[in-house]
Amino acid sequence: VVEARLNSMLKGEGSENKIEATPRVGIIMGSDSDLPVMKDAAKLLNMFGVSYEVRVVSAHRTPELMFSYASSARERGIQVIIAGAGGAAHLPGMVAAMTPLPVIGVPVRATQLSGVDSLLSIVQMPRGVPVATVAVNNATNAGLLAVRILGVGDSDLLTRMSQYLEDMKDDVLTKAEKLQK
Ligand code: RP5
Repeated sequence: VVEARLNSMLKGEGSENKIEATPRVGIIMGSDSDLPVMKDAAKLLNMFGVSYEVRVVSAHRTPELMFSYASSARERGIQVIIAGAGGAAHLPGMVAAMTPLPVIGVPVRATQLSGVDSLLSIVQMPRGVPVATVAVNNATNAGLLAVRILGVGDSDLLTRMSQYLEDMKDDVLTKAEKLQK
């Protein structure tokens, strides 16, 4: 259901969906209400042609599912996990505790505390269990970081990342030039 909703959101943004049978990235989130934020990670991975899966897995509401997802991810071929959650956002840290895979945490702005609660819950991990935490609601950066991690063993992907940086620079310079005219 969540993948169907994601598909319709991405279609609206003109992005092609690359969900495949053997995903390299697992995008998980605590609730389907996180999808409007987390879809940006999927959009970015589509752009780079990286396969992924999308699942709702809640640390508090479906702890058994979280356990089975995290403990089986590596053997299923997942190489990086992007985990988004809001409020008391325990999902990324708990998943990182159960898998040797790199986990990228996305703090979602979901409560009256404007995402500060999620940010601190995700970033303040104890020594020994790291979560690479991106900015509040910045699932695009989570996607970019996943591509960079995968790129260490995939030079085509790193070349595409270099091109992405070049394109971004050109875009900024073109806009700056227009302002000067
Ligand atoms: C968290 O609680 C979820 O990740 C979500 O950001 C937040 C609110 O969830 P819902 O009440 O909208 O399902 O666990």
